[in-house]
Amino acid sequence: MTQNTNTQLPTSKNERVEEVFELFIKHMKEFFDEAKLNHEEYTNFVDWADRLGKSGELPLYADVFLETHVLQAMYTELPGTQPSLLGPYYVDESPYVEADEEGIIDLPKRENEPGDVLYFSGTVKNVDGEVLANADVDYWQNDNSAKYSNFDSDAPDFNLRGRFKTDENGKFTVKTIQAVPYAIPDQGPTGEFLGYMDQHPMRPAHLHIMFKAPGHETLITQVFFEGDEWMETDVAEGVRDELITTLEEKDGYKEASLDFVLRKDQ
Ligand code: MBD
Ligand code: FE
Repeated sequence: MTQNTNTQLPTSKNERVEEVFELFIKHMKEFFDEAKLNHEEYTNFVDWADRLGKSGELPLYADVFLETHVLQAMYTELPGTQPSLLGPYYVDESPYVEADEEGIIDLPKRENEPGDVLYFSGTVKNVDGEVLANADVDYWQNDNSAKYSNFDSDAPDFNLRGRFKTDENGKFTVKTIQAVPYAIPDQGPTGEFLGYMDQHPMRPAHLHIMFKAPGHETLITQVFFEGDEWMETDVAEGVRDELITTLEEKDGYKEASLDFVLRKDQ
């Protein structure tokens, strides 16, 4: 989410805003009607939404309950890898990491970073099957205690985050630790809402990846692991079948991979 820091009012007419707002009101009217919303319920909602905003959880709430629907409407019918949620824990400007002599990208981690070592690799192509060498990859994930650096973790900023490039074959391999299922914060207004819905706060373990290549649409997606107990009931509904990979047990580490297909710019 970007913050609007423009305080110069008044703004000029924006036809897209007008068009979208008219549709919003039209559908809200239908929604009030169908839900038979009474005035007290409306007032309760405004109060809750006010607390949501003040708690700083609005991006969390929106990304958990709304973002998936924006993506599904836009992409389900198109070729190329399905996008998934950006989520509230992306940060710009994570450090660039160079591959070592063996082509391994060792993600920033603490000394003795807890968790199972994971080598995750991917190949990046486009919808015409062309390999995308030197594509930008921006990667982030949670740690073994399910925390995201720069947000809810004590780890140094940018722990388990990094930017890097695909090699000449469109391939990359990161050395990281296995991500674990994530409980979204459930003590604030978002948790209050989960309680009303009798919904658990869990997301299956996932890796976040953003790909950028000239002439191609940016792909923001996630990777999930077969067998995760939260796969079918992800609170944020971010799972797509083609984003599920299999963890392979090796001697002292785990391995997984997935191929990614970018759409060309329109
Ligand atoms: C996450 O880790 C996440 O990826 C999303 C989409 C929402 C909440 C927490
Ligand atoms: Fe996440």
